[in-house]
Formats: sequence, C-alpha cells, structure tokens
Amino acid sequence: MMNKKISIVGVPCDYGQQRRGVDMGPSAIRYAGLQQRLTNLGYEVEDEGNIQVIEGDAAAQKDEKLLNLEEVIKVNTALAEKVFNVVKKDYIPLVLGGDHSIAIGTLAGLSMKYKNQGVIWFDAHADLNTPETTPSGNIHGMPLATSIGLGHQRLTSILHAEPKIKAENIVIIGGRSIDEGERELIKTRGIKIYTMHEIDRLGMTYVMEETLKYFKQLQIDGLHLSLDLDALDPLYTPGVGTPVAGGITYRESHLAMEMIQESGLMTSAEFVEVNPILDERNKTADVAVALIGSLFGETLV
Ligand code: HAR
Ligand code: MN
Ligand code: MN
Ligand code: MN
Repeated sequence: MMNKKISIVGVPCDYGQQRRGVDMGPSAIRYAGLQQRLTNLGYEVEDEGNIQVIEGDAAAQKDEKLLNLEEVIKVNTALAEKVFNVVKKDYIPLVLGGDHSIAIGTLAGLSMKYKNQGVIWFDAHADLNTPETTPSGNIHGMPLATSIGLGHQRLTSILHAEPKIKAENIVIIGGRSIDEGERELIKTRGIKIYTMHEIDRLGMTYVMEETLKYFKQLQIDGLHLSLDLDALDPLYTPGVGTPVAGGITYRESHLAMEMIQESGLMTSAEFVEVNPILDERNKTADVAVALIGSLFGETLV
C-alpha cells in the first residue's frame, strides 16, 4: 500500500526573493546526507538532479509588485512538468528549494494527478499575498494565493488555467507574520490556520490530530507537505532569508512529521528556503534532512 519510491527534484531558484544564496539550498540538503537517509529506510530513491534556472536580465526588471516574474514563470513551468512526470511514473516527488515561489510549480504539477489535494503549509508566513497586497514584490510571499487562482494570470495558469488547490483544502501551521491582505483572505476564503498561538495553547499533538482528521473528512486524494524552514524557531534553523522569532521547536516539528507519516496520507513533499550563506555550518540543511527522515518513517527506537 505504501509507495516506497521517491524522486528528488532540486530547484536552485532565488528569484522569489532578494537575498542571494537560497539557490544553494538543494546542494546543502543533498550534502547533509539526504539520499542515504532515505535508502536506509528502504526506499528506492531516484535523484532527478536540478531544474535548470537561467540567469535573468536584472535590467529588464519592470514590475516592482512581481519581481523577477519572467524567471519565476520559467522555473515553475519546468518544475510543474517535472513533478507531473514524477507522479505519472508513480514516484513520490520530494522537491528541494530554493525559495518558496517554487511551490507554484510543484502544486501545478501535482494538480494534474490529484484533483482534491490537501496541502499542509508549515511556515512563519501565510504566503497569501497577491500583486495588489504584497508589501515586498517578492513572489515567495505569493505561492498559496497563486495556487488558489489569485494573482498574475501567467502565474495562475502554469500548466492549466484552473486553480491548483481549493482554499478549504489548505492548513497553515506555525504562522506568526501575517500581512493585512493575507488576514482578509484567510477570513473570506475559509483558509484553516494554526498560528503559534494555537500551537502554544493546544499543543502540536492536538493541532496535528485536528489537521489530519480534517483532511480525512475532506476525502482528499493526495496530501502535499510544503515546509518552509522558517516555520521553525530561528534557534534551530538560522539559515533562512526571513527568520521570525517565536517559532516551532525542534521536537514539535519532528512530532508533526511523525504524525503525518503515521496517517499514511502524504503523497508529496517540499522543503524550501534553506540559505546556506546565512546558515551556521549547514545546521538548517541538517534539520531539513532530519525532518525528511521523520516524515518518511524514521522512528526513535
Ligand atoms: N509576507 C511577506 C511578503 O509577502 C514576507 C514573505 C516572506 N517570506 C517567506 N515566505 N519566506 O514564507 O513579502
Ligand atoms: Mn542567482
Ligand atoms: Mn514560505
Ligand atoms: Mn516563510
């Protein structure tokens, strides 16, 4: 029943934000021992290498509400096609970022197979901005809005014109830096979110039990985990571009991965925003690989 075949796809993209270095994330995560970790768990692992990211022409930059739009479209179109190919041959896509704008391509590719997919979004941010609400112009703050069909038409129509996910199929966990426009969308679109307040108050066990119960009720046909390493407290994952204090602890994050594994629902995953230049001795990539281990079935005994 459990699919034991994984395809690793690296996406060395830094066009969704303005700090260099996050394009080295896939190398750092591989270097931290990813493939061995997964083969030790009995998986057949294929490394598809990296999606080609072409250097853009910074001078041709026009829209300050959608920075590097052309490059982001190119990378995500190629990624979407790759992810579609991976699910077609029945491998579990494991996508390595790169900044979080790459979730646009991942979700587009997955949407070709999963028509009612659920998404668990671990993040300090809601990534629900649109060109109208963005405070930064950075597309890594927009992938969830894009995937429910809001924003620039050329981003929302990658692979096909339909929304890639339903707003009610999203659960955000770890939020603590939410913009005004994002709050509005959370309310009006019925997007489920467990902020740090709920995690503190209810505990990660309860939050994950409720989340997984919710997805079962929705009768999702696939569950994608998108984990932005800034969801964790910067104490554990300092190598991220936009750290926010007061995050998820090391053990809380592992517990969440272990509970997702136990549920048997997960069909794809992505780990993003690892920036080795901002990191301390590859600490953040090491945490990413440890979390991937728990997600795919490592246990403590
Ligand atoms: N909400 C802010 C913006 O839109 C910050 C988004 C930031 N960073 C991320 N994404 N790492 O989760 O610019
Ligand atoms: Mn670059
Ligand atoms: Mn994010
Ligand atoms: Mn974030």
